[in-house]
Amino acid sequence: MRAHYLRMLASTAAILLTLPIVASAKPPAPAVNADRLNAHLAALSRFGTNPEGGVSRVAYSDFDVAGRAYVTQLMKDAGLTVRVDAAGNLIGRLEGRNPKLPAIVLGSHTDSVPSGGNYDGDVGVLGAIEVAQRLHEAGVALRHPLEIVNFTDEEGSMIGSLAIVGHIKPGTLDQVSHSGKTVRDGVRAVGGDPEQLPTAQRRAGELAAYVELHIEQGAILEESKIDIGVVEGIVGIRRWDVTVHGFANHAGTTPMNRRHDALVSASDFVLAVSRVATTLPGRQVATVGVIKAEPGAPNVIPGKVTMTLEIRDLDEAKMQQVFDAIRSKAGEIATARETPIDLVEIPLGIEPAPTHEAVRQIVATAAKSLGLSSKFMPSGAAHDAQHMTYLAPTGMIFVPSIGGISHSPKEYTAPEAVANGANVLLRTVLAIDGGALGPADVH
Ligand code: HGY
Ligand code: MN
Ligand code: MN
Repeated sequence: MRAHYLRMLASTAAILLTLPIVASAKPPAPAVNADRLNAHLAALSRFGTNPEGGVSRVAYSDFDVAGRAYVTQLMKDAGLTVRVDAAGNLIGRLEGRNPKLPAIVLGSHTDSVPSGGNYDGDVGVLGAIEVAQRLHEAGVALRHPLEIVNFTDEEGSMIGSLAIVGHIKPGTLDQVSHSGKTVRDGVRAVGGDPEQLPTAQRRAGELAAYVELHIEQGAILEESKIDIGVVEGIVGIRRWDVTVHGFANHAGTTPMNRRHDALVSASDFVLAVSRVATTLPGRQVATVGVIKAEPGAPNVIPGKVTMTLEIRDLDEAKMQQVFDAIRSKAGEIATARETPIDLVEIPLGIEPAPTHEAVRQIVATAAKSLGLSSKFMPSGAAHDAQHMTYLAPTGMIFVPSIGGISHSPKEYTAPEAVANGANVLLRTVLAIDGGALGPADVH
């Protein structure tokens, strides 16, 4: 009896000791449902599966339209109200408790490059939907509205995010997309209205923040065994159409010393591009990604070659320096082989963009709170986030890409890594909603 009484006393004391701690501790933040998120990724990958196991779901294709319909349903299931803006952006919105507050916006894209993989863009859109779904299920009502944007044509014109920030370049609607449709017809195909593009533009005060979860697409995280990349800045991109003018002639009767072979000059140019980008100090990259020789017959010396040149860096001045050096080499090649080379810039409007210092810190803190390692790093890929930096404090969360492979059917990110990224996104949203960017009511 006495022993029983002592045991009761002891357990009551234990309860009293624990209670104040339990009562003062914050409820744990909800975690994403990793299985559901990865199942959604697998399901989305069935829209446009290519023979190599990746996806070919280029913007405006039938697969793109079908994939977006699937995403629309997921958004609705997560309690979001869905609309398509004039640029074709698919936008899900959940109202917040305070209607006066600007929206916390999450997003990415579900279009792919031709012969792409199952993770680029998809992880960000589906991760954001999973965040909304978990908040909904956990009964967490944010103070801010939450918006999820599936941007239009990220892998091509980037018209979705450019329209949202009002930076559409003349001629964008006439560009021919990977689908073969013009961007104008493509935007119509996904439910937008190219004649009303300005209505897609958002004002700075409408957004509290923009955060994008994405696969790294490089090998830095995997090689350094780090869970989360906190993106410091996103590269700018400049592109040129390059034309080499040679002279088409008989491949049997024209001796080697009488040729103006456009393809030989183009080959010199390709090597020069690689050498310039490699020789200058820094992380700049330069690529010739497309090359076409005309007339294109085994028995005709190529009379004309068209190519693309792309240069990327985090620094605008460095991109210009790389271009100036390439242009000078092009001049030397043109003179040496008597094959003029034209370089005509394609206006893209994809400028280098630093992310927001405070958002970086929030992402790093969120990773740490989950016991995940993180690292500040640049993004060598372009993202809609870089346009969103014009509108709102912007951040990006990277998760490792196995082998650093992307824009390939072999692109892969482990299911746990996908879940890690989504959990960091969830905690980032909660922190921003709680005022981590400053008092929420004065955003
Ligand atoms: O090309 C890019 O960097 C991006 O993946 N669209
Ligand atoms: Mn991509
Ligand atoms: Mn992407």
